[in-house]
Amino acid sequence: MCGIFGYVNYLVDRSRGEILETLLQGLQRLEYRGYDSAGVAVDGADKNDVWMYKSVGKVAALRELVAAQCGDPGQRFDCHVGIAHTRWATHGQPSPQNAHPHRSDPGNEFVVVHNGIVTNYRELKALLTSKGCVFETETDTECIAKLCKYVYDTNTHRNLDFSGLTRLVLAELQGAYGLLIKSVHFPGEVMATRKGSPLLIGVKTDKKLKVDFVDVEFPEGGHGSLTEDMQHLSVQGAPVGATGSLLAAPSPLAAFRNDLRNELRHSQSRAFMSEDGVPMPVEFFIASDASSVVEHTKKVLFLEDDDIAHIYDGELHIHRARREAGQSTTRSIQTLEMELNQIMKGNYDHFMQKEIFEQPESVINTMRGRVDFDKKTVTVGGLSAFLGSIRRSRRIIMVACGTSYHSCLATRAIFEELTEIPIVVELASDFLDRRSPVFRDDSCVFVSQSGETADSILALQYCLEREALTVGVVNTVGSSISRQTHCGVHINAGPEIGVASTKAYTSQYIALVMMALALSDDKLSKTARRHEIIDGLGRISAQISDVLKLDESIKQLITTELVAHKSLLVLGRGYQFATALEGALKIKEISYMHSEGVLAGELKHGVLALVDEDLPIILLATRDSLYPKVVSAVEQVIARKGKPILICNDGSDTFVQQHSGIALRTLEVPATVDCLQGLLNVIPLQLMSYWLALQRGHNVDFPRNLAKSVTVE
Ligand code: G6Q
Ligand code: GLU
Repeated sequence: MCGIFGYVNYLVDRSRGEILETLLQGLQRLEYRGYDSAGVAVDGADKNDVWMYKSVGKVAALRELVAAQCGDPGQRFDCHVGIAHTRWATHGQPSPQNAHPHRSDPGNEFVVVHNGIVTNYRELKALLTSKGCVFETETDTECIAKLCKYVYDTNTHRNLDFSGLTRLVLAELQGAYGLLIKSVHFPGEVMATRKGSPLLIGVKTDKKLKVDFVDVEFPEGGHGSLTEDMQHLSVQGAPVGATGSLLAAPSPLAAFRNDLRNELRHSQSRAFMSEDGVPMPVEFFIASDASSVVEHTKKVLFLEDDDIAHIYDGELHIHRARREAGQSTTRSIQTLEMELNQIMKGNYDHFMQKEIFEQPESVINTMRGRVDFDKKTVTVGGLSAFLGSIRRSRRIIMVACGTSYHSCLATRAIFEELTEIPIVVELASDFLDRRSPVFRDDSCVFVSQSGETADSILALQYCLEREALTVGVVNTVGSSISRQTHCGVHINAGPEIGVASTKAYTSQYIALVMMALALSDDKLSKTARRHEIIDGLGRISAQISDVLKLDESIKQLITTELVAHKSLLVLGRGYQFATALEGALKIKEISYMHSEGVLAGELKHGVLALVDEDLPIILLATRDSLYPKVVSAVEQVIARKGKPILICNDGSDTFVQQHSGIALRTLEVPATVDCLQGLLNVIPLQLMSYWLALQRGHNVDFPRNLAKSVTVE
């Protein structure tokens, strides 16, 4: 998911060209994370000037831009801070303007690069605009840069140092961030902080560090604010100058404490204290992950959420807003053992495996800032203005391909139940072949991970020509479907590299459930059901983590039961029919084993002829209103000597016990709300497809004949 890279050289002589090359190479090492644009910021002709270079597309395009426009590459610096970014857009299309770094003002007083989402950016933007700030981009990130300058300008009497200013800024941000801040007011210094998005700092120095850790520094008294009298800038707009706001006159105590802090600032960092008191040459590499650091140094320090790292004068300081019981008061400087290619996939062997295991985190990112689990409300900003129109639709037509189509099938029933609007689910190519009738009182929902699938785009244009309302449910911001639909939801799953879609499926599924919840929040009769689903969504991340613990047993099951077979069936009904289709697609597309998803109720209409003691059958048998009918399907299979593998709920052993004579294999998953159960049941099928492909010797991430985005009909 996008990337951050910062480079600080202190008493190490480097030319601007060398610095830019280090920054660009750092971004290139992060390319595998997926992105749509990139940018860098370095010192200009002097310390009071910052030069920024930003472009859409690959780092190679940025490199060309820098080569063409960079001022004097030969100018030398013995102390310099450069910051760089690859963007995966969440707010504002990919464009040079929206690419990072973002600036506070035309003078580039503060420039920032940011990974993540500022969920209260609208409120901050409104407040800062009311204070005279002029915004230049569509992004949420820009409000961070503007806020830095606002805090700086309204606190000049406080003599804030960079970390003090940063803490005041962070107190106003909500959401997730990995963040670097550079400022002409603090030349040679950089702030690095994180909340929910990774950041690490590599240290390179010829001399041995005094100690292999950095002390964490807390404000005096250990409380949250810099001083007692300073409170958060209220985004509801505390009256300017009100006592307690950022604009209030400081108490003498506050001013004294800040002066003391500045004196202390050179004494805490034991790690970088040189023997003879003479500062030592050092380079720092700040990055989203170690892939861009390991070629420079293996000495790295991993920041923790809410750490505020301040690098200046060859020292690394780590601050926290408050001391909390049980929290470590040091951050160790570790030695990386991993090599580059390992790091890009984390601890995983393939991107698909990494993306399967990212799902506890990606489902949270999909719901972040949209589901309020306490108030039990769902607010999907990109749909708000159109909810009324969609509610008045004669029908809702969902159009998609492949896995995205399955996410539509998985949520059709809950859409119908909550909205009481007829729902039609279409495969884009067939929908177009039939030239299916579409009318202006239809709402058409286009679900697509890439947002560039040709069949879906053509179907979208077909619906636009017939003046239907169109909605996009897309992972890639700025993609064709994202731009051409009237409104929509970005699923915020982060880039999906593996061709076989996994985390995008579960995020699409959740995004569609959120859409159904938002559409039905005007129906009192649905309140209890909505609350049940919202509570279920609140538990889903932890439950997915539980299901992922089946990985090892599934790996064994594949070896002993499935890998040698030529074909298998996946049976499910109701909410689980979509799961059966999705599981079968995963298996066929990466293991090349024929697999078929079958509606369990269809068994006796022909499929049963295939059943014998040799045909592997996976049966989705989790408890819901249709469980008795699913049990009947299991009985039909067993009666023909079939030996189904059941994906069932914890404690479903009553059924197994009734058939203790049969070698039934079970994969037990937690129970959740019926319309969400498919989010858990699909995980074992994803893992099965992964291990089947691996054990059959195929390329898991890039299966034959397939592309990640099918941009041709
Ligand atoms: C599934 C594949 C493929 C994909 C479709 C639709 O694992 O990735 O079936 O889902 O090609 O792609 P989009 O979601 O990008 O439209
Ligand atoms: N939300 C920011 C943007 O859309 C940062 C996205 C990212 O993580 O790259 O620009």
